[in-house]
Amino acid sequence: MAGTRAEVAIIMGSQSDWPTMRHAADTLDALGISHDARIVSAHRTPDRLVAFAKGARAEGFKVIIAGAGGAAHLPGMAASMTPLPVFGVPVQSKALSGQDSLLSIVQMPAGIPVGTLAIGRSGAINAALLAAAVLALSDPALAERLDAWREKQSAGVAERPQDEA
Ligand code: RP5
Repeated sequence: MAGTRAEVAIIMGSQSDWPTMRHAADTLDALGISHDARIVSAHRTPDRLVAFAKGARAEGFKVIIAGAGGAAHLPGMAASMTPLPVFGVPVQSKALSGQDSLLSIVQMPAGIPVGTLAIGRSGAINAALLAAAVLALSDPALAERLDAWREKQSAGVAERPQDEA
């Protein structure tokens, strides 16, 4: 489901973010949601960030998922240049285990929102699920797929724990 004219943009500050952000892509795939993943660094490719964020709505994106680590300006900067909803994923950093990423993303001053998720894999998956919930508001078929995804998740939880082999 990757490619252009996608509904969801997954942007990240570095190639090193992809092992985390691919969980968002995998989750969108499981729900049949088209997406396009790109490396857009607020620090190293600022012109690319401006071009992407200012043009994201015209490109046809409806939701942006932005992952970054350390001094993670990417989600907030992207949100400042687009009216689209932006969900931020704090990537786990080596120095501070992602607490730097989390605080950088979550503490947006009033006026420009970034919906901030958990650090790492859980955040990437939940960002995709939130994007799905937003898109499902105007897509009944997707709403059914999302319901089915959650029912499958519930059915996969055992009633009682078992000893590990
Ligand atoms: C951030 O710096 C990226 O989002 C990444 O999480 C972090 C480290 O990037 P690399 O030095 O691994 O490229 O901009």
